[in-house]
Amino acid sequence: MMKLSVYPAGFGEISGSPFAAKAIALMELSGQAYALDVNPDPRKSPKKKFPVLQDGAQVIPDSDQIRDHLESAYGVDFEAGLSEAQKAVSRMVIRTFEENVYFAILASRWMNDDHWALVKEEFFRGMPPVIGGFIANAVRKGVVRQCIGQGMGRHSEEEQVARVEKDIAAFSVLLGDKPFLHGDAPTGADASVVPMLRAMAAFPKQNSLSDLVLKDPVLMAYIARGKETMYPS
Ligand SMILES: N[C@@H](CCC(=O)N[C@@H](CS)C(=O)NCC(=O)O)C(=O)O
Repeated sequence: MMKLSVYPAGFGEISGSPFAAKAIALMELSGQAYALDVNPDPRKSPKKKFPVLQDGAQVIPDSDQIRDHLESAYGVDFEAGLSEAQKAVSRMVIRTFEENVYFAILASRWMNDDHWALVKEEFFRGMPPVIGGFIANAVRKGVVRQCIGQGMGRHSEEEQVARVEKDIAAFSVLLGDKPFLHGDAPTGADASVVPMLRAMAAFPKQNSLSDLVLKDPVLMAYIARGKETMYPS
């Protein structure tokens, strides 16, 4: 049976990582049998990140590659019935959320000192105080470096929220009053977007970033539907 390695649950979500939650959603949508391997330490994984899928001797890192694997090895179609134009929209939407919105989530969690105190408590709970604090601060340093390197972390929080607000507004236009991005059934794009929006909303301390989802009843209904349909019961 395939084994999916993901970070533990966090902030009430199935995994503290939206990419891990995406991979779980893809596995669920695929209908293939798999076991979850919950692991807080990605250092031994090929890209030093989670999620990672193990299928026999094959080790597949990265949620996009996991999707490719499910499509090529098992004939899963995450875009069944979609037109080429809809598939193109999906790709752009996925990139917007994974390469832009995600970094605002990261920056909010790991760069804001008030939020960091909560993140530290949630993600590093149970570690011995001194060494745990040392590890948490080292991980924080690495994540902050990623946010600065990608660019989102160079903007003020107000600027970050303003950018994400426009992305979310564009997505809301595409979603319209449909249950999922392309109609009644979730597709690959929903497996990516729902975990990102859920990660924004789940943050324990309400803030201007989480409000973009929490104060939007259409998006709240969308992510509830996504959880109901794509997450394990
Ligand atoms: N492109 C990767 C991104 C995965 C990713 O960024 N995972 C984060 C957690 S959300 C991680 O493992 N970070 C560890 C690190 O950067 O040290 C995917 O789609 O799977």
